[in-house]
Amino acid sequence: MAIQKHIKLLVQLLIVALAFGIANGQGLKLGFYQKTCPRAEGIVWRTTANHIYRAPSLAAALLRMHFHDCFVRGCDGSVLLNSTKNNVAEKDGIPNLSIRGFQVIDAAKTAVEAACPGVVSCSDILALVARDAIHQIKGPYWPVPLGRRDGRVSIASETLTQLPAPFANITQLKANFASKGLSVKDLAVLSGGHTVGISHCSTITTRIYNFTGKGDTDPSIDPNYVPKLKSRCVPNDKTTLLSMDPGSTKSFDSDYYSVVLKRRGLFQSDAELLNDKITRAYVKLQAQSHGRTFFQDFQKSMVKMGKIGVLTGKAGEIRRHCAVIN
Ligand code: HEM
Ligand SMILES: *[C@@H]1O[C@H](CO)[C@@H](O)[C@H](O)[C@H]1NC(C)=O
Ligand SMILES: *[C@@H]1O[C@H](CO)[C@@H](O)[C@H](O)[C@H]1NC(C)=O
Ligand SMILES: *[C@@H]1O[C@H](CO)[C@@H](O)[C@H](O)[C@H]1NC(C)=O
Ligand SMILES: CC(=O)N[C@H]1CO[C@H](CO)[C@@H](O)[C@@H]1O
Repeated sequence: MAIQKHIKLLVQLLIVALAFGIANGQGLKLGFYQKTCPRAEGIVWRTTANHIYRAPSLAAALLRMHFHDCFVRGCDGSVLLNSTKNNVAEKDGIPNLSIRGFQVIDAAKTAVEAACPGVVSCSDILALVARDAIHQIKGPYWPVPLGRRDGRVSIASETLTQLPAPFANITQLKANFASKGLSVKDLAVLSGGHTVGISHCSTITTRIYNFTGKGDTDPSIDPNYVPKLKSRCVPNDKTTLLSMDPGSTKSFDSDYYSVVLKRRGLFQSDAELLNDKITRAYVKLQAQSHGRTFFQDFQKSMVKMGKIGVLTGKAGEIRRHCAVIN
């Protein structure tokens, strides 16, 4: 009797879990193009490799592009659309500053279209390129379920409301991630993306020169580190670039967490990870264990991120050119 009850409960739980998966719009699957474009994933891998071989720093930019795509209107390729006469697109929103690497997406799309026209979406190509590029610089490799379709809307102002700001506090960061279905752990894990890449000085000049409008510096930065930051970035510096993870900016490792723990994270959003029990514990664990579980965790969180608000089935379209709607 007790066992039957247990089985009944289990079956009910299973049905709920399945229904949730479908209701959540996650009609993505591995090998989605196996029948319709079997070479697609290989073509994307090789096109990405050609670019990353010549310019490894693009891997960071492509990872960030995928993140920006997913956080604004879901992973629907909206970040790839150009502005038009009547519309200012996400690309031209303020947080786009250092988004680069569109040429890699365009090259992959052109190559895939030559093999199977009108079949593979730009949003899927972006998800694959981001994964391939990170793996090609010896970062983790995660499965990318496919079947995303492309959106037809891209609005610059939404980048400001949907993407977390570099000056966000931990409460705002947690709320932003929660609104995308991501957990506090996902926040700690995905922030580790800042182990690669660059930032503009302009993103941190207020933090180091005029934090509260009184010519002060954010007290949460290691005071011994402030002179170094100031020597790199003069006030109102708009052009100089900074490494996000000095010393190993091109390698995808867990150093980011040691940097944050030493109170040398570049943005307030990095530093704020020390102000929550769960994120702080995660930072400490990765810093002290040399990132024992970081790759594994990153793989899981990236799969989750890649499912945010996707269009599947008959929704959206398969764009012919990634920068314009059909
Ligand atoms: C948690 C909230 C986050 C904030 C506030 C944030 C903010 C930023 C900012 C302001 C920049 C530099 C822009 C510039 O000055 O040029 C940046 C760069 C970058 N971000 Fe984030 N980010 C966040 C999360 C993420 C996530 C989840 C990922 C990916 C998993 C990511 C990956 C990157 C990468 C790779 C770069 C370097 C880009 C390049 O080299 O071109 N970030 N981020
Ligand atoms: C975070 O920022 C928001 C908005 O500026 C503010 O209302 C809130 O008090 C801040 N929370 C913490 C914990 O600093
Ligand atoms: C610092 O911020 C205050 C308040 O926003 C502003 O009035 C002042 O001009 C700023 N100082 C500098 C050096 O930018
Ligand atoms: C999109 O805009 C970029 C930069 O302005 C331009 O080089 C490119 O040709 C445009 N793409 C299309 C398909 O119009
Ligand atoms: C890469 C890119 O599209 N950059 C644009 C960001 O937005 C500014 C205007 O806000 C444009 O001038 C850039 O071309």
